[in-house]
Amino acid sequence: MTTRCGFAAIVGAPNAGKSTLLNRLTGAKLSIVTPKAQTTRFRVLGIFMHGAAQVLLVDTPGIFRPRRRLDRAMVAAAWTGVQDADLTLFLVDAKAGATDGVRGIAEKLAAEKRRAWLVLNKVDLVDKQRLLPLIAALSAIAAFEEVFMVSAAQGDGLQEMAGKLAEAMPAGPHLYPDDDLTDLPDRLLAAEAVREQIFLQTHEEVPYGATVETESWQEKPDGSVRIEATIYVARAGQKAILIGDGGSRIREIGARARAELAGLLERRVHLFLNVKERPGWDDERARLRAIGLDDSAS
Ligand SMILES: Nc1nc2c(ncn2[C@@H]2O[C@H](COP(=O)(O)OP(=O)(O)OP(=O)(O)O)[C@@H](O)[C@H]2O)c(=O)[nH]1
Ligand SMILES: [Mg+2]
Repeated sequence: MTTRCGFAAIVGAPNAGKSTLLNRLTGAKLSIVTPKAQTTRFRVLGIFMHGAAQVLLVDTPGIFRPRRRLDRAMVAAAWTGVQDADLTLFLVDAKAGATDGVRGIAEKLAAEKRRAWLVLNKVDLVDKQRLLPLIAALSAIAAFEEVFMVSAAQGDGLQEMAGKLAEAMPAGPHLYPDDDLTDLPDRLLAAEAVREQIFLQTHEEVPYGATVETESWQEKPDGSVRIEATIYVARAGQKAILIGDGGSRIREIGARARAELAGLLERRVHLFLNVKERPGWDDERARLRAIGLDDSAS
């Protein structure tokens, strides 16, 4: 049997369900998911095997109108994901429909003449009758080789899409060992688990004002791991909210992130969190590089 291997980039507006799709197809919680927009900040590779094909899925930050250096670097990372891929999966939240943002992404895909598939997600939330006009509106902007209607959260339509993806990958050797799930370093996975809890447990500007870096990682003789992470926030008020009354919020963030990480790393985890005020971190190259965002495009 011919082996196949290729990259498929998942792009779309913030909150379309891109990370949910990557996690579902790989069967692992590789990319953090929250109900808030702009959760994903950098490209996340997820590897899945289908027969003799190795599909390298690339989750990307949602595409929106960027303001801060951080935002510009996020959107640039998304488009780089598209340029590096053999195929683009344009994921659209069927409930939100053809918003201006979604149309803008379709226009750019058309202008770049990328091989693209249209994937309408969250079909569990909408009337089937609304899907055909949505497909027509987007197909009038860009040519899509295939169209799928799926629910990344519930799994509907994903088996068929996974099979088609495998067939669409170019013939060639596998680039990663077949049992690898991602190329993300454990230190970054740990920082992301903390950031996910910040997104889930705080509101308004607080999650957007925070970044997380793993400072130290110590393997213990008993098989557990001791992780220290720093949360940088833009303002003193955000630090106070993150810490909470008597430290209650930061304890809860730590407890949930630790449980999540223990599952992911399959061992006991001791997690220590520090919160530091650092105004302007989102404009600091070193902070962006720490989360793997190349700053050349910003
Ligand atoms: N009902 C429903 N909800 C979904 C589906 N897919 C994703 N969601 C929800 O949509 C929200 C956003 O999902 P994410 O996977 O974080 O979206 P994203 O496109 O990665 O978002 P950004 O990283 O911010 O660009 C979460 O609350 C998901 O649980 C779906 O098929 N059906
Ligand atoms: Mg995401």
